[in-house]
Amino acid sequence: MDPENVQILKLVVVGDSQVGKSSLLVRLTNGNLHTIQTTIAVDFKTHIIRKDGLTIRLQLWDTAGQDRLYNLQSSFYRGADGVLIVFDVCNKESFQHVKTRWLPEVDEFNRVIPKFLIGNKCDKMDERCIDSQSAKGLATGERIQYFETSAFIASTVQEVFTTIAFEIINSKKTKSMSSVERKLIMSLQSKIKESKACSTRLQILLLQKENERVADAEANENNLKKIHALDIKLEKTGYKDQVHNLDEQQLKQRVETLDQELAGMRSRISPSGNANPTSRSQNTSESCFCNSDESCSSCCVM
Ligand SMILES: Nc1nc2c(ncn2[C@@H]2O[C@H](COP(=O)(O)OP(=O)(O)O)[C@@H](O)[C@H]2O)c(=O)[nH]1
Ligand SMILES: [Mg+2]
Repeated sequence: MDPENVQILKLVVVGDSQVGKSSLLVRLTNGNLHTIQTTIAVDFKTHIIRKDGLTIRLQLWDTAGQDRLYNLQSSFYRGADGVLIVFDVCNKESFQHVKTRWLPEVDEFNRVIPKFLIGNKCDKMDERCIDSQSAKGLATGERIQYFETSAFIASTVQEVFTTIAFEIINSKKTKSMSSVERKLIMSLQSKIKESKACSTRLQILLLQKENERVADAEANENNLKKIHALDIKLEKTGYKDQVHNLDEQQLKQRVETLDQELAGMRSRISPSGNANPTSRSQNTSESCFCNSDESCSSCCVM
């Protein structure tokens, strides 16, 4: 493993005792769930994720949830890249404590740290008392993301930790940009959306035209299905209203103008995601500017 290409993330896992914190980490690191003992103070594990050409080494700090360890636990927030607050979906109190104890504690020690809410023990459907909606409601109110896991189902655990690791890395990337770079990326995002809206609307117009021209029931039906699918895509761009009244010619012109503007903006952004005002080389690649995967949240908006 080339140490130059390894990103290290320290993740702290907190939550009431018995919600399954240790079980999640043991499951993630492929350990034996039967060997778990009550966590005293702090336990430490590492886990490597390899995805999209990135190697991420997770340093996982498993803290005990007992009150008496409050002071000791708090020191572990320092230097953390993310905090996972775990509750048990079958234990109302552990959910209430997210708001009354864990979120205030995390904020007290590190206000800017990315937080993630995890509802664990989702396999226990009959005993469940906190539904997804309530948990999502809390997470949305706190502007954090919510995930559900079962330490007994390995795939859920792997998936959630991988998603969280990439979320943290992408948010670090965005934060490390200057305000000029951020504005450039935001402007780029909206132009990409508008351009997609124009070309989607154009496709709809062309299909409608074809339907007017060709009197074939089956072909017409197929086109209507395509139009419906395209309309959903158009809605998602957020630019449906703006492009709705443009005719074929206007749409073509708008796409052309936007493409030129985008090419200019792309040439100002280096592959690492940094704005590069001195470079004027043409970068017409359709790949992500911030060098992330295709669906990154920084600049690949659709
Ligand atoms: N059914 C079920 N039980 C779980 C799950 N995760 C943990 N447990 C059980 O919950 C208990 C407490 O787990 P532990 O990992 O020690 O919790 P911690 O105190 O938060 O570290 C143990 O008996 C685990 O077997 C889960 O996802 N589903
Ligand atoms: Mg434990």
